[in-house]
Amino acid sequence: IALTGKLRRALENREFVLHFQPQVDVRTLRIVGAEALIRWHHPQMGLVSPARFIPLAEETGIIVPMGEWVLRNACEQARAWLDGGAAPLRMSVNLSACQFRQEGLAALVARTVQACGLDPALLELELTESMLMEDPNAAIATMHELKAVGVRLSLDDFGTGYSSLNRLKGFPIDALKIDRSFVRDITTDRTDAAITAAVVSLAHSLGLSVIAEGVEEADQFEWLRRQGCDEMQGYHFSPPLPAEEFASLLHTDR
Ligand code: G
Ligand code: G
Ligand code: MN
Ligand code: NA
Repeated sequence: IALTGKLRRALENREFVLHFQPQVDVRTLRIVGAEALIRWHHPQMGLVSPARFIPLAEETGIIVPMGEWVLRNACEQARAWLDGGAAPLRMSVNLSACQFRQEGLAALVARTVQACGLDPALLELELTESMLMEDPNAAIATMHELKAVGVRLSLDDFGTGYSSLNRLKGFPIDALKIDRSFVRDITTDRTDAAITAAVVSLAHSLGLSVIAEGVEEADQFEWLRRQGCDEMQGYHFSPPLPAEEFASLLHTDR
């Protein structure tokens, strides 16, 4: 309850920052994308985990202005890296269920990329299965509006939800993100290995790109590379970083 008040004031007090985690192309090992992840530095409480405040922000509706802030700042950062001479980089932003249901989401996204002078093709919105399955037909309509703006759509935490494969083919998405709970035991658990291999081939047969999350070890990377996974993200490459540190990684990556 007390936390809600603090969270409400956090935006105007500029207590949020974005960190960015690199997404690496498996073939070239180049950084091709960044996932924006919000962090809250409270002056007394210190760093508050998003696992704690995102659910609270969703319950209270604070997620809506917070989400607008994330979208705007992520696009401004992508623009700033381009202006600094970096090669075009995709920026991925997580949407919450609440934001996804908001009237006028596509218009907001269109205004934001335009205000930042960012090619919409460089913005990716990460959706989750649960937010699409609540009302699949409404979700498909919203996704088509977003695709009309020109952004990419990905399905985050894939495999943890319950979207049917039949539904999946009707979603106008561009990529699947394999949840890190499958990746963790990929080299030791035959079931996780089988599921992951199946997801990679399913994605490719639907014409989608596949990214594995939570890649922490070289042998997970090797295994996923052999399976034909397109991109990877995880501590093996880099944790989420403050913008300046991400930028120096971009420069050493050239
Ligand atoms: O970065 P970290 O692992 O601490 O994030 C924890 C959770 O918070 C993840 O599920 C992540 O998707 C979510 N999260 C991080 N940043 C954002 C954000 O900007 N918007 C939304 N909706 N969720 C976020
Ligand atoms: O739910 P979502 O996939 O958006 O969550 C992303 C979260 O995963 C981020 O909060 C990030 O801190 C965390 N993360 C990123 N890479 C790794 C990793 O290699 N291992 C683990 N355990 N978590 C990771
Ligand atoms: Mn994500
Ligand atoms: Na995930």
